[in-house]
Amino acid sequence: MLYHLLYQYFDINLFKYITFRGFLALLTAFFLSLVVYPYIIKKLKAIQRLKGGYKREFLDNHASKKYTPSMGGVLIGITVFISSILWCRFDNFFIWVVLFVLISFGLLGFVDDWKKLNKKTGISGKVKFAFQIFFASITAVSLYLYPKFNSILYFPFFKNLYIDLGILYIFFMVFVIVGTSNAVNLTDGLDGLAIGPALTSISAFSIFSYIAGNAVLSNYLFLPYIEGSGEIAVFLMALLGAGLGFLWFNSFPADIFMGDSGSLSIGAVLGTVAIITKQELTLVIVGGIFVVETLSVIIQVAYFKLTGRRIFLMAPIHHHFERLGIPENKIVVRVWIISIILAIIALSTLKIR
Ligand code: 57M
Repeated sequence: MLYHLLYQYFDINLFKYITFRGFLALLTAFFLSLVVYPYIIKKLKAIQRLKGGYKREFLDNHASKKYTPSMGGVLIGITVFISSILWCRFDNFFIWVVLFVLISFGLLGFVDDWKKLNKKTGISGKVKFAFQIFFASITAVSLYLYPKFNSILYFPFFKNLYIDLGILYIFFMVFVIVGTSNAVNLTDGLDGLAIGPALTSISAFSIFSYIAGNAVLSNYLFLPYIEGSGEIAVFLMALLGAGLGFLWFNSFPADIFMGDSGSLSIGAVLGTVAIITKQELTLVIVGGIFVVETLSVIIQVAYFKLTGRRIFLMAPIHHHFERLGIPENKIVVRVWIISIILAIIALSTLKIR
């Protein structure tokens, strides 16, 4: 909104720049979070005490979390939305796409969180999955039909390796969005565990989207040029600010969890920006933590079905480490370290082509 007012109407040049608006988007979302979370946490804690807390604590060291409120993701969604409305350009198609993903997956998660709080069980897995597919399909078809977007899948590390998936690209996009949404959700089981790698991924994709949207830079780095994708960097900076604000309160010992309203939407947004920037395969590296967490569940379930025994003490893998006696915050900080290294490796693919 302010781009149109301050740059287009009042001609203040500074507001033309993605970097400047991105910086303001980050600060807006971050400070808004710092101000509003204490109030929200107090309110949610009061509601939870009335309802008797969550029926969910399964590990001894999680017993103290019975009354930790969830649904922190609702505020992530609201602060990102406000900050994006203030600092992003409205005439950019991709901004509407990511806002749709943020809101639709956020609402789905919110309904699930709300049901868990009131009825102790959330939406059934099948219904949740059906809605994820539905929202992801709307996103995928819109992108597929957008004239300035193509159905090519590019491979990292190789400058001339790509495949045009044609109509199959729609299915691929749905898979990426739903898969990432669920992967972040599975990871969200320790204080700061999901938001840390999410923040490093968001940072990496801010850089990718900035480069992909710049004809000179993308040409120099052999990255596909996606007209208009640079604006996504402003949105991602808002998400970075909101995520940092959330981490302020979700850091160990957490005052609030993000809930499905946060994990489903952040995951889906990550999948979508990977698609928009044509970095779907790089997402496997950037979001390596989410991949490993998901694989640990798949392996655990498959192995159990085949042999009746378990590979991990408990899946997802963070529970395995907890059961080994490693303190929660040590596991989390180590995961952050790995995710920072993964983001650096992914960014290095820019040069190694
Ligand atoms: C979400 N949710 C946390 C919080 C958070 C197929 C199976 C692997 C599914 C998986 C599952 O249900 N995953 C989805 C996991 C829960 O956190 C809430 O959920 C939101 C995210 N959706 O925002 O609102 C608990 O996690 C802890 N937590 C923190 N700090 C945070 O910042 O400490 C969360 C955020 C919270 C809190 O304790 O209550 C969760 O784990 O429930 N299921 C599992 O993960 C289960 N694993 C399992 O059954 N493994 C089996 C098989 C099926 C693979 C095995 O290994 O044999 C574990 N979770 C539960 N019970 N509830 C273990 C058993």
